Amino acid sequence: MAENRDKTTDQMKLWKENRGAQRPDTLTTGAGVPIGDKLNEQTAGPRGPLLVQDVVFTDEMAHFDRERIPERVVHAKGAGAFGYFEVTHDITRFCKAKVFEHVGKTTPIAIRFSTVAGESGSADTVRDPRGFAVKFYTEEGNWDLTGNNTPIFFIRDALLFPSFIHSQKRNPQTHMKDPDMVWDFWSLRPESLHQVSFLFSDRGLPDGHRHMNGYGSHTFKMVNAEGQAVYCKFHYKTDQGIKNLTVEEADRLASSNPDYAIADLFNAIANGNFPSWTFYIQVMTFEQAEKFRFNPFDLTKVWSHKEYPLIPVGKLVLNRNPVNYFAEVEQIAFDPSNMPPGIEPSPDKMLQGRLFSYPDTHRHRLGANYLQIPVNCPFRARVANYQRDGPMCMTDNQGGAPNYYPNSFSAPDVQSCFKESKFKVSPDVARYNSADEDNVTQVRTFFTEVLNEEERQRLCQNMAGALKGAQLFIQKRMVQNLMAVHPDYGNRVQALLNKYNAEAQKNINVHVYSRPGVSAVAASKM
Ligand code: HDE
Repeated sequence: MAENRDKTTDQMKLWKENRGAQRPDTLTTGAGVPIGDKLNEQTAGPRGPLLVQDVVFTDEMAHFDRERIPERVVHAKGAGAFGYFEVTHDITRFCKAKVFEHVGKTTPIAIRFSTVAGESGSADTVRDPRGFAVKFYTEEGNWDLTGNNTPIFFIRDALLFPSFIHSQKRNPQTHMKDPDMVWDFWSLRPESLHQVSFLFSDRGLPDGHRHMNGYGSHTFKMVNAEGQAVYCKFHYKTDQGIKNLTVEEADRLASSNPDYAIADLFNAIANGNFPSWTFYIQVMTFEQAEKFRFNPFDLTKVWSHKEYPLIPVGKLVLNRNPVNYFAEVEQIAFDPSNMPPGIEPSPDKMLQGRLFSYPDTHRHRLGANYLQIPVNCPFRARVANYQRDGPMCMTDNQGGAPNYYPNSFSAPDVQSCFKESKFKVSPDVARYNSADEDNVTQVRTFFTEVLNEEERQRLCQNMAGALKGAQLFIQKRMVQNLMAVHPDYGNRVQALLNKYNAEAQKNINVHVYSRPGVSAVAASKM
């Protein structure tokens, strides 16, 4: 056996070594009944049939038949790890949340990284945004900052999300990824231009999960002990440095090592090389938000770092691998609506839509009592409420405490200091169209100022290389959108498409002419 195997490959060997001289446990059924033979069914005679009384068999098989739970509808492929958040700078002037209580304070965390569109067995190195979800286990309940590796998103209205995701996943008939669907949606919704440009730049192929930044992405609200609120954004910058894969390297890994990012994270932590991220906030006052030149809650845009500088807060460190993947990573459930006192949602329509969607999907995927699963349980707070029963209740179900509110029996009661901050809203209720709220200014800055010439070239190549798979009218509409960002952007992508389309036409011609019995005249009519 090779001596230089990594920690993921050696997991079985290491597990055995960790047990030392301990004798193996006695094998049991799920009910703990010891088993005498686990290799042979109980049958009438050596050739069968099988007896119904073989409960060793039925216990094993019936559980196996139920092993799979629904995979996440998006972000199905992922890796997770555990560690802590440490406060390095005081921000109590903005936020009363316990997690920021004092410099030096540490809070246990879990992080799950993921790709978005692929299924749970898909390759890690595909071009896709990466999920970067952080769960802080605080004394005042769990805080889930369920973000991505980009500070922006494709859409700004949550009602579009299911259609957007359908367009990125599989064709309803062929069950294949479909470039027409992908580019049709994106080109019909130009608010996606910023995120699409980011995605087709070098940052669309991060080298594993350790070498990318994370962002809360939305605008949130922070409230201090005096009840004063500000708007804020969260950023977590990798201390390992940004590293991206080339297209060639990503393609090679997708076929030779599809679990590249899972292995990279697991091995780094197992080797004591703990990854970390520096945690920052940006802050905007309500007055600044009122006068801001665009909607500060628009998830397709960033806040300028010059105007709203990054304020350092702390460090996220990962120092423990999951003990069991299913228990601690597949079952972990992040929920943007988990916000402890001091952190509140902004009006961002996308964030508001997510507040409903996540706990809803968890109740479907994991069941109504998913918050009792150890990895989701707010173990540093004490849960006391009037929710009872439901499938798979795994606690004492709050014993004999009253199960209705209000009551006269000194059962859990509210404390007014935990009321959410007040804010004013007085506009008309309507379905407001946000499609045309300046979709190009920040993309232009990204194209002309953030990227250098080589990066611009690669962006156009990557984009044209994918867009060439869509029908011509969709290509045309997408290029028109790019023209509105910057003529250079549109022209470059169009020039590359012209080349690819001509090559494709040549291949069709060669293919058709070379078919026996097809004349050039007949082929031209095909
Ligand atoms: Fe998600 N998203 N999302 N998303 N998302 C899910 O929740 C959803 C959005 C993100 O490691 C689902 O548990 C809606 C933005 C991450 O377990 C689901 C909208 C951002 C993860 C869901 C968005 C994210 C998810 C699928 C538009 C970055 C993986 C399974 C309003 C700021 C978390 C699940 C993990 C997962 C819904 C948009 C990040 C269906 C409705 C924007 C990191 O509930």
